[in-house]
Amino acid sequence: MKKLLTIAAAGVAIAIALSGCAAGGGDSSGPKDAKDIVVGFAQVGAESGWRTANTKDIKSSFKEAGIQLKFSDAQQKQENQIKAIRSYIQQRVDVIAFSPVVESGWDTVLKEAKNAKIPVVLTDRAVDSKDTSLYETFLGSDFVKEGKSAGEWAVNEFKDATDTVPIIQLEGTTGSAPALDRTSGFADAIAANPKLKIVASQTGDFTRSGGKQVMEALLKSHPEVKLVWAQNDDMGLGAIEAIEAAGKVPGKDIKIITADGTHDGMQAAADGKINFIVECNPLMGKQLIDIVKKITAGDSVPKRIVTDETTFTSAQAKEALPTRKY
Ligand code: GYE
Repeated sequence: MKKLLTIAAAGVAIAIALSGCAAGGGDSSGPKDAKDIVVGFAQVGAESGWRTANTKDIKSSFKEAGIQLKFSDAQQKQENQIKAIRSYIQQRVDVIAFSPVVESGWDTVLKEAKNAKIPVVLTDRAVDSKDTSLYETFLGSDFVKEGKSAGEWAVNEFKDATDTVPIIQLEGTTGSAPALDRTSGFADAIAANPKLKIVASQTGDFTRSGGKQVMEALLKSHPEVKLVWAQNDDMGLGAIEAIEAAGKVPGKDIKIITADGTHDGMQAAADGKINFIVECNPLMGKQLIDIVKKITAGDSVPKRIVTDETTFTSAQAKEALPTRKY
């Protein structure tokens, strides 16, 4: 009898130890209820239609899941994001999630989070830290692939060109993962045809006003341009305004490729002003909730989670527009 009791007691002890382990953060009362989980999210800003859709989706997904969300907008400034992350560390949130405005310069603050035992999730944009133990996972698109798809469309569109095809590239935020990767993917793809030549490449900071201003100036120095590769819809929409103001027809005199596939971009594509869109999906709220639940339950998550994406010609954009979710 005594022996049986000892075995039973040992069993209980193991069960308690196991549940304590599964709770994460040293809590021994089992996995936390959703309502007790607190996540700090440091957003890039509100620079584009994509970003607005991303923020809206994250906020509504947390509301639906009943998980507490502390949200901050860094207005495209790394120092503001670092401040927000430090304040989440101080508040001892359960998970920190953020979309790094640029790739480099995160090691110090990520080490602070690690020392405080607060797991970090990267959403949308990557960091270039060598030490990948500084974050749990990176959830987001394959930006190199997006740049490649854009370049492959250009190669095919101008396959019969006998003269040089001058291209203007409107880059996203300098030093950001999507700007760096979309630039390199596009360059790789257009190398297939030496007739395709980038004659100017400048940042428009992923904003409509940035795209417009840069395009106005570049149209003066490169009036011969045949193709614009705008690394997001907003800059493409700004470029359209500049092209029309210069008396040219966007989509015809000057072909346009963009990335994202937001409602306004898809509308411009359906209207024939944008010729090709490489989709980039901002709706990552549900996947982020899944990741947060797993991490706080002590489960592991894959180091990289790539979002599903497609591309749209004008005709495909027209067809997809009525059911577009962002
Ligand atoms: O393409 C752009 C936004 O990081 C993927 O940021 C995101 C990019 C998106 O401002 O519109």
